[in-house]
Amino acid sequence: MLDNRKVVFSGVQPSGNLTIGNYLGAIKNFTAFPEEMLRFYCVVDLHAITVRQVPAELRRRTYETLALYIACGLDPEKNCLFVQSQVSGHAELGWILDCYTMFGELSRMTQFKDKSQKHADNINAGLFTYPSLMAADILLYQTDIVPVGIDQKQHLELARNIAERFNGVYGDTFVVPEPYIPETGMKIASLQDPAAKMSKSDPNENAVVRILDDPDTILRKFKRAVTDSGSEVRYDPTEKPGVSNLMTIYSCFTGKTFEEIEREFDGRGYGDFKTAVGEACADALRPVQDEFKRLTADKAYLEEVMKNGAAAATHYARKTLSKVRRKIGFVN
Ligand code: ATP
Ligand code: LTN
Repeated sequence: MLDNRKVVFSGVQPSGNLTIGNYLGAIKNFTAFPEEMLRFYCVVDLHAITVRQVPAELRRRTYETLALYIACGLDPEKNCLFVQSQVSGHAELGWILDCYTMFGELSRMTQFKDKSQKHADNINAGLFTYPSLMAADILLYQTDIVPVGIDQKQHLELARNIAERFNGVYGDTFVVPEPYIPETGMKIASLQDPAAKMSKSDPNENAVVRILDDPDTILRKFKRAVTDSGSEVRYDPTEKPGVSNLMTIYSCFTGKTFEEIEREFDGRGYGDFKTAVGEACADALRPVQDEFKRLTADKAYLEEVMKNGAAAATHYARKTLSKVRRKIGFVN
């Protein structure tokens, strides 16, 4: 808690064009927290460089990710929106927490194992210690709640363990955070492989629907989505993972329950259903896309938001850091 207010913190990497997985699993839920809470939403560029990035693209995506936060409904006057590398406390606490995170713990992280396979030519130390920097992001603001997709649950558990370990050694220092994982939308699957997560860095463009895809592209991608044998629209993640994933997406965009969707498409087959999912998705994203276009045309405004966000975040980060420094025994 900071200022007697409950704290929400989350982050998205500017490592690619965001997908509807990022939207439904994370960003859309960022807007669900009440105004009484202190809400920090960060563009985590320090995390993005654990994988090689093209500098000009990283810079552009940093602006774009911030613009998407705002376009998705996060008002910068009411939420602290900022860029991670502009608040030096993240790197500073990141290093400190590295010294309270065990090699064995980091070795067990499934994201590290996945990314090491995908980037076998660049298994750098940052990729390995990624979760302790993420813990620093969260603990720096005495965060109570962290909205994320299910793939981040393991990292969150590690952040909790690091907080408890530190508190155990030095006495109460950090709030131990809780994850907030949405029931529907916590894992949107790839449209080409329902067993895999939809990921913004997937090289197969047909596997991902991007928040900024135009309506024709969205419709085409959904039409090409792999479905399952049979022709019945029924929610059954084991027997019908492809259809169930599309039902999840449709449910998130329309608010309809799985039973309602089953009834709506009773006897109508996959073709009609896929078109309906594509249309619902394109319709829901249209206002976000319009707002995004308006915002990215105004770079000065985005820079103003970044500057104010970084200043506000720094204010709170300093409080935690000075407490941490004192506890550890650093000279002030
Ligand atoms: P990358 O492919 O670069 O690893 P990513 O698409 O996994 O990126 P992140 O920036 O790592 O995206 O994730 C941002 C947020 O979006 C996290 O809270 C994560 O849990 C959530 N998220 C990412 N992909 C999905 C998905 N397919 N379904 C639900 N939530 C997701
Ligand atoms: N690791 C997260 C991004 C992230 C994050 C955070 C999420 C970095 N720091 C702090 C929540 C809280 C991911 O989605 N890959």
